[in-house]
Amino acid sequence: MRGRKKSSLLVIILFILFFLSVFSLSLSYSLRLKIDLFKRYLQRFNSLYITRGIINFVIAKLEKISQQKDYDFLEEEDFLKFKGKKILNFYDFKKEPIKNYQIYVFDEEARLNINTVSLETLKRLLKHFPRWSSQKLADKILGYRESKKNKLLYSLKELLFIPELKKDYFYGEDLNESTSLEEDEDLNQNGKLDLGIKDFLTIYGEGKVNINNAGLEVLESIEGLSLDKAKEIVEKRPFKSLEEVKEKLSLSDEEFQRLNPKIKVESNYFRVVVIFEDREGSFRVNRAIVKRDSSQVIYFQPF
Ligand SMILES: [Ca+2]
Ligand SMILES: [Ca+2]
Repeated sequence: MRGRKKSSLLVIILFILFFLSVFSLSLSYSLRLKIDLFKRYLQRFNSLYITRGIINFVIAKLEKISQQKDYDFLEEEDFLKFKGKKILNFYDFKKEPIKNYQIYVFDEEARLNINTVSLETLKRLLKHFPRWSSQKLADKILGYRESKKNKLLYSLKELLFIPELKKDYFYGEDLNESTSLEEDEDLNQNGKLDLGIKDFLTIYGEGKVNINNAGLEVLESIEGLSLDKAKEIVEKRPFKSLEEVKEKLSLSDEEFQRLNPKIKVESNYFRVVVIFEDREGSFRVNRAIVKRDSSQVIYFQPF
């Protein structure tokens, strides 16, 4: 009897020990998980502050440019020199230098405004994306805009509500919206980032295109500009004023009057993209839209 009691006591003790060890293991596991989460949270927090600092830096730079000249022509020496370089020494919470911050600044008004764009212009732009009929898709997009109460889109991503407008058509190869080519993004293996329609459209600004910064696709979509004239713009820019556009392109009064309401040479909205590599080696992208005349960040999307 006593022997059986002893052995059952032993079983109970063993069971308690087993239970305790499982408990402590799971406790340490969950603790590790929490520390990991905390580290990630800190890293995220850190990068947000760095990004905000960078955005303020860009705003100051933009203000300085507008004091110096009346037109905007984004040049490499203005912004892109920061590409791939650290402009400040960033350290993470473990005092390890943060790798490779890349800063890009784009002119948001070098794009076509989806809220004001005409059917003809949109059709001309969509010809560059020949996977679907540009006429049909332009009709669908403007139909969607028309169906909205105040006929304004608040986000370009609303276009994804249109069933015919597929994700790859919208984003192109740039699914992480970094506007640069990362590993695994070059789906057609042509060595460059193939853009989607998101890269040619905007919801910001009053609908005039800054021809100093616009790409050829946007320029030749503008009614009143032929492909030859669009190419001439790219060759002869920057233009310091609209009068200079008329002069340099040898436009007649009539041609100029037609073009005048659609173009400009300075901008007020800029896109700032901050890309960095996190501790796990994946790319993180923070995006912001800044409005220069009020020194405001009007849109901010952290990764
Ligand atoms: Ca990308
Ligand atoms: Ca490609």
